[in-house]
Amino acid sequence: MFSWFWSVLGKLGLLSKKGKIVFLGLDNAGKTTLLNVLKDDRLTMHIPTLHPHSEDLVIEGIQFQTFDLGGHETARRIWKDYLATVNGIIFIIDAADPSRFPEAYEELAALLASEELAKTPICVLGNKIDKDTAVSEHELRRAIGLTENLTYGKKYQPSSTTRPLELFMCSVSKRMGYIEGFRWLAKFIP
Ligand SMILES: Nc1nc2c(ncn2[C@@H]2O[C@H](COP(=O)(O)OP(=O)(O)OP(=O)(O)O)[C@@H](O)[C@H]2O)c(=O)[nH]1
Ligand SMILES: [Mg+2]
Repeated sequence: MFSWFWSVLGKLGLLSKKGKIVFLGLDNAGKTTLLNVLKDDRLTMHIPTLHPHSEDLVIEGIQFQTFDLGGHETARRIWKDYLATVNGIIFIIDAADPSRFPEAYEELAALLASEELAKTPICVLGNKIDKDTAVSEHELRRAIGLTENLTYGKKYQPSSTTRPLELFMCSVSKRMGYIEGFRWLAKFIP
């Protein structure tokens, strides 16, 4: 109902903000699950994403063109083709699989080091907090090098000159936490 409402507003040109965002993260992190939940509130079976998939969604009153890219190693090679023109990145990490934190850290560090993305807001989602093996926000921050002092702050600080970067813990399956991340990201979409 609400997305219909917003999409009508959007078609009438009453939504001022439009953004292009990409969903990145290792395979199995939950990117496609998130896209499907946002799109039609549906949890779907896990089929690894082989080809980039795009959806136009209205989230928090902003028209987003989203791109769900595969996270397995070969799929990661095309991430860079999408980065030049994006307004924001959602980087998803499986917070319940510490064995893969080093690999996630490496991929995130490569994005953070990319000059192209020096000003691009990055919202990191620590997903699957519903699982027993999920670590705390503090532990995840330490594992991926995003200690509190290095991120932007969950409250909007327009005067800050640093790149918008923040971590939000969430559970896509339980529909918890990610909206706060989108709300935060939306503030940086011009
Ligand atoms: N328990 C739990 N499982 C989740 C959650 N989010 C996603 N999953 C599961 O994690 C698995 C992988 O999810 P996908 O969305 O396919 O992962 P992906 O990031 O798109 O993976 P690739 O397409 O291979 O890059 C699926 O079995 C999902 O059901 C969550 O919040 N909690
Ligand atoms: Mg996928």
